[in-house]
This record gives sequence, structure tokens and C-alpha cells, in this order.
Amino acid sequence: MKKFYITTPIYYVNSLPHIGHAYTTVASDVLARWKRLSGRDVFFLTGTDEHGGKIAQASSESGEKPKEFVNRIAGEYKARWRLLNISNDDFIQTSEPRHMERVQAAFEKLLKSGDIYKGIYEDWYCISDEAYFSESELQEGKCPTCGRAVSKLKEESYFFKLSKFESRLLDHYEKNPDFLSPKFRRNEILNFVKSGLRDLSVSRTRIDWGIPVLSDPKHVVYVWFDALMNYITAPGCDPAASNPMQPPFSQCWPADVHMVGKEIFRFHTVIWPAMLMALGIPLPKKVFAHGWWTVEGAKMSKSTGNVVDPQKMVEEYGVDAFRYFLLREVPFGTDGDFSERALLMRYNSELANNLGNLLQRTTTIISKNLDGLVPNLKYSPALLQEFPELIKKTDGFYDELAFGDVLEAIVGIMVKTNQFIDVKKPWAIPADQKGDLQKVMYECISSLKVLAVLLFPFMPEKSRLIWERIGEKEELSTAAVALLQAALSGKGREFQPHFSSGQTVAKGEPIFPRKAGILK
Ligand code: ME8
Repeated sequence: MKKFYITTPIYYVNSLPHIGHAYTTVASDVLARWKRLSGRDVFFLTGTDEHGGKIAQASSESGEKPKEFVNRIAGEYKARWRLLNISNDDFIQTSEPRHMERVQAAFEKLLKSGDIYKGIYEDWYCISDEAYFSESELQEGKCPTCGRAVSKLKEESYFFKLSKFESRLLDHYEKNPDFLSPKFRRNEILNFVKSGLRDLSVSRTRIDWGIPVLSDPKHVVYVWFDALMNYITAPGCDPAASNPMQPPFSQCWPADVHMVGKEIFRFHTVIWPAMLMALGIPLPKKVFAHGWWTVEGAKMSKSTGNVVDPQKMVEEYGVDAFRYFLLREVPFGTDGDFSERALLMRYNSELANNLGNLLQRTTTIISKNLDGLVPNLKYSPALLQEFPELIKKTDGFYDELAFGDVLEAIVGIMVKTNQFIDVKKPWAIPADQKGDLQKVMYECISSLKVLAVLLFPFMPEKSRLIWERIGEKEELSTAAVALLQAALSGKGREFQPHFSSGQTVAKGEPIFPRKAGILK
């Protein structure tokens, strides 16, 4: 079976991971976890982009040798991803031999086929974005992307025949409407390609921190050509082969989703597909560009000092609340504004007062009034009548990367169950009406069971805790696969949660203790 292959951008090692990087990586992780639960074999890749002038400059400022420097910062990324429970299957560093050798082989292949040729490059360059601009693209003489100063470059360079692929690219966009996602970003790319593509300079002679061109080592490969290749080098592509679609690469490729921020959409939807066409490799199925976070209304930047460190948020609110917030606060795709106040509000209203409270009252009532025994009734709970339909809908939301819609549906179950408790008032049911109490608590505990499953991709730790508190013994992710399979395959029209006899709830502290407002 082909794996479901999902990638994040590989991040530049000149800065430490911040919430922007965490956002893309957490979103990719949530998708990877859902796909695993729904029975897919997943290959989830992330990594670091370690070559080029910007990184060479950062390493010389740090006083370390480039390789030591990039390894240290890559280590910081790995540590942050562990902290955030990122379940990546591989982590690629572009300074690794497995990557460098394959980039060199691809470059030579394109030289041979004539899709790369030697010429003279003269244009403006922004080192911060590692991107070229023509005079007319500059804004008031500055980089149109980041507003920083640009410098004029004139050097011998190899060029990639990007212009040759114009009509093939337009044809691909036309025939594969999901390739450019979300839809509202489509026109930007169509207009850009229709306005005419220039051949792209893909080598440098002034920089030596990069991958040397094998047949002409005074050139190093342009950092974007180098970086984009990570998506095929990591799963083991041999670009020199006459048919590169061989195992293990062909088990992963084509990628199902390249997840990126909106500012690098063009690189992934114009340059990258053209490179793949030139190499004779099929194109990824979807490139999805999400929006950007600002912080309290301002662009995040080192100089403003408003860069949000995910580690601080995790220390304050816990990893799961932070993951939840990132995907709950703004619809995935559009821009959003981060503020700790908004995070605190979501935490208290949805996690503490809603989910945490639901678990607390359910387990407390069952402990006190039913000797801790989970009512093991054998019918489909009324609150979950629509569960199989909801799972199918949820699966569709995931395919569109509509994480906000997934969470909206989950919050709907929490709210409905809490309202049910408010109406039924199980604490007031007399002791001699135990059957009635069991029926009410069966509804609540069933909701908690499916909430643990549905929330698992977003909040793996707290979901496991809910799972333990309701007395489930089987490993959550294993049980969830079976439960979702039944719903997705259409067999489970009537959903039954299946508790075991003698299953007991465990009491414990609130899983999301309410937090007082501490904010500036
Ligand atoms: O561009 N809001 O790396 P990079 C949301 N190495 N997402 C943000 C963000 C923000 N404010 N800031 C960063 C590069 N991101 C290249 C990529 S891929 C072959 C090479 C996220 O370290 C978002 O995913 O500048 C964005 O695309 C990425 O970090 C840029 O990371």
C-alpha cells in the first residue's frame, strides 16, 4: 500500500523555532496522527534547511564551524518537536550526505538533459529570503517580501530552464484543481505563471557553504534548489535512475501534502513542480499554504522582540492546550493573531470548563453513585446517534485540512454532553433509581470515549489521560483504529462504544485546572 506522505517546510537554522514553525509542524502532525488512526501507513517528514549565505553568516557570527553550528540548531528543532509530541518519521538535514549526493546527481542529470545550462547572472538578491528580484519587482529599491536591503549580484551561474515549463505548469493546475490549495490562493500562482517565467539561477560562486556542483565545484547549488529536493531525497529517491520511481521511494511518492506557509507557496508550486517535471518524477498531489501569525497585531521579528517561543507556552499551558489552541483559534489557511489572552480564554472556556469539567463530573458521579462501575449497556447511545456520519464528515474536513471544522465538531459533542448532564441532573437521581442513573452516565462516558479518540490527533497526552480515567485498558491508538474503521467503512451505522464488564473509572485531579488571568 502506498504510504500517506506529508511534509513540512525544512526550516532555516539561522533562527530558533518559534510559534510560526510550531504551527506548520503541529498541523502536519495532527494530520499524520489522524491518517494513522484511520488506517493509513504514514510517512511524515520534517527537517532543517542548512545551506546558503544566510546560514554561513549566522554560523560565522556564532563563532562555530558551519557544520557544528547547523547541527546545534537542528538539535534545537528536534528538541522542540519532541516537546510538542511531533510524531515525524524522519528528520532531514540538508548537510547530510544522503541528501547532498542526491542533489548533486539531480543537478548532473539536468545538466546532461540541457534543462540546466551555464550563463551570466545579473540581478538583485535578498539574502534574508535567499531570492532574486528584477529591478521592477523591488519596492522602493528594497526586497518586496521582507522590505530589507537587496544587493546587486553579477556572476557566472548555472540556470534552470524554468521558462520551458510554463504551459505544462498551467496545464497541471488546470487538470489537478487540488494541487494549489486552499482555492483562494490559486489565482496568485496562475497570474504569476501566466505573466511569464524567467529561467532561474541555480548556482553560486561567491558562497562556499553549500553543495558543490559535481562537475564544476567552484559553484555551489542554489539553496532553494537544494532545499526543495529534500522531499525526494529523504524517502530515498535515486534521481539519476532512468526511472526514479523505484522502492522505497515509490512507496511514498507522490507526496500527498506539502504543508507550507503562504510566503513560500510560489517556490513549491512553480519551481518545485518544474524541477520534478525536468527530472521525470510525478508531482505531489497537493501543496497547501496556510496563513501567517502576527503577535498582538504586529509582525513577529527578532528586532521587535515579540517572537513567541513555543517552549514558554508549553511550560505555562501544557503541550496539548498549546497544540489545540494553534488549530482552534483561526481557520487553517487564513492569517491569525496570537495573544496569550486568547490562549488563556480558550484554555479556560473550552478545555477547563467544558472538556475537563465533563470528565470530572462524569467520573465523580460514577465513582460516588455507581461504585465506580462504567455502565455496560448494549445499545447505541442517543447522544452519539450521528457518530458514524460525523466521522465521515470529519475525515472529509481532514482531507481539506479544515482543522477548525474538525475541532468545531468535537466541541459540539462536549457542549451537547454537558447540556445533557445539566438537564438530566444525575446527582439528583435517587439511589433506588439506579437503572436511570446508569442510562444517563452511559451517555456521558460514551461521549468521553469518542472524545478521547477524536481529540487524540490534537491532544495525544490528555486524550490518553481521559482514556485511562474512563477505565479503558487497550492502547488508545490501537482501539481508535478499530473504532474509526468501523465508522468509516460504513458498517457501523449504529455506534456502540463497547465497554468491558467490570470496567471502572479512576478519579483524579482536573486534567485542565482553571487558570487565573495573569495577563499584561
Ligand atoms: O522558508 N506564521 O524556512 P523558514 C505562520 N527554509 N507560519 C510561519 C510563520 C508565521 N509568522 N513564520 C514561519 C524557509 N512560519 C525555507 C523553507 S522548504 C523546502 C524551505 C512557518 O525557517 C511557515 O511554515 O523561514 C513558513 O513557510 C516556514 O515557517 C518558513 O520557515
